[in-house]
Amino acid sequence: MTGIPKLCYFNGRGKMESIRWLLAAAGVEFQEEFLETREQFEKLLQDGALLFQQVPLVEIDGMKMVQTRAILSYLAAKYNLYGKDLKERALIDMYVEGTTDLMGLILMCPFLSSEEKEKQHTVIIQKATNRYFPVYEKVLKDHRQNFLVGNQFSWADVHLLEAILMVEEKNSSVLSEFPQLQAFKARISNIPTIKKFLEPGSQRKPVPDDKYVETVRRVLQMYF
Ligand SMILES: N[C@@H](CCC(=O)N[C@@H](CS)C(=O)NCC(=O)O)C(=O)O
Repeated sequence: MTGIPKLCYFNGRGKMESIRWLLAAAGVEFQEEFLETREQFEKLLQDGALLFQQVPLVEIDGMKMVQTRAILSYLAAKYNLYGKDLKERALIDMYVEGTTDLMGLILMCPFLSSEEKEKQHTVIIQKATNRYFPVYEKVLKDHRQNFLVGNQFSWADVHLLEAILMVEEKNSSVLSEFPQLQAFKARISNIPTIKKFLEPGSQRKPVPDDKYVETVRRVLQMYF
């Protein structure tokens, strides 16, 4: 193992994308192995690399880490993106769980039929504008800081920006009623590490396409 974290997942967003975002935000270089075949996945299983027979897998600091949430909290703590005390950490956890729930609604989309996709699209916009975005809008308005928690850039900011951009891909005017979030988006997108990640050619992955869906289904033998 080198000192550089190694990410093992499909060549697409899925559950790994927030991990890529967090590493990029922290300015940490990482390498990636993309799962293209069933044989690659079976080799990982045989080697005992996947504790619960699932990816994402991240090799870091001599560990083979699985479980997205565990990986993200480890990275947030390691790279000082997890608040300055327990209470800030609790807030970050709450905000991140909210954005995780919102992103969860989007993550499943590529695997749905076109009819189901249309229904899901309505649910996403409705939940984003009525449940999730008003919370972050109010937080930013009330405490009048540049960041969601304290006055320091954290994992919660990275995760919220990722979620905003994902929802905007579904409806580009979704932030029209949220001035605080518009300003937040502009501010956070301008942080040099994030700016770099948002530029073409970075390790950020595009909107999932049919090829990605086909690869995931084949590698995981999803025959439904
Ligand atoms: N709780 C796990 C779930 C991971 C997960 O569902 N991974 C999928 C790919 S995105 C997988 O490996 N599925 C294979 C299986 O469950 O057999 C996490 O958050 O990391």
